[in-house]
Amino acid sequence: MKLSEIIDDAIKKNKPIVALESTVFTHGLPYPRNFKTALQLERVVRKTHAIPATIGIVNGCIHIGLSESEIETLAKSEHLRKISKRDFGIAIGKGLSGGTTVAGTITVANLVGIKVFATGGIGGVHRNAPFDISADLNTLANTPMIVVCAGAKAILDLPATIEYLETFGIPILGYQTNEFPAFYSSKSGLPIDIRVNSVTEVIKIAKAHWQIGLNSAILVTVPPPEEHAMPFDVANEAIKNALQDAVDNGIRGAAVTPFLLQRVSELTGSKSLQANLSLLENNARIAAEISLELSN
Ligand code: PSU
Ligand code: MN
Repeated sequence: MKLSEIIDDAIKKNKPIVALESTVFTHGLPYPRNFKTALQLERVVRKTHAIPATIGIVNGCIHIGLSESEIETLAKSEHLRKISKRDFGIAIGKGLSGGTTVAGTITVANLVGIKVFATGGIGGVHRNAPFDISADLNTLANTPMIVVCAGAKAILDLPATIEYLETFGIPILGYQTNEFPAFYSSKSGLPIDIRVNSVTEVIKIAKAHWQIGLNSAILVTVPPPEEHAMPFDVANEAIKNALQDAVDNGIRGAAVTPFLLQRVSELTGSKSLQANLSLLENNARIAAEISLELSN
């Protein structure tokens, strides 16, 4: 495991750090857009006076705080592994490179004491696919991390995902919203556990949760910025078609999420991609604000 100098120093001095995942750019977008997006998310965190720690694996070494050139190498590479919890030993043992998922990234962040993580949407229970349940969920169940997201990816079975979050004891906070966001859309008609209006409230809840000995993540769900959000029905229509295409093409396992996101983007004339990029930045900013207040 390799900590960058900046992150090593930041951890020692209790500076605000936001962990960022790498699957979003290794398996989400084509080069060079993915590279630009990864750098842009780091920029957003820095602008809020926090320190970004993008996490990924290069030639079997876990990097916490990938350098710009390491991010570029990953962003340019093809056939990288998508690294969830089961893949660490494999990637390290075989000297592979890959992007870490939500599960992979928060596992690593937690090892070095980082407390805040930003992503687009978490993984969850897949639609019409019994037993395809993302390792993100059970990892959130035993990783004490504030996870800022726009809910779960809308391609999933959102009601079932919310039930799973309850089963695993993961509180869902709605950040300035009364509804569980549906990734591309602000409205899902689904409940959250509590509305919060400020980062101070988030921190009070997280501290109380962990102080009594609970060990799970706190999900901070943030609606996508209004100017790029999609109407729920429009997004859902594209998702239904993408799901059928996945079945027709025999897509399974770890390939399902990247395939569906890509297909939805094609079917919506990139509107969903716009929403995705915009919410990623928004979540990074709020995560930075949380980490800033947490370190004070
Ligand atoms: N963003 C993408 N593609 C992805 C993911 C994000 O554009 O594949 C990843 C996230 O890192 C999330 C993961 O943790 O998908 C969930 O995938 P799975 O259902 O295979 O666990
Ligand atoms: Mn899966």
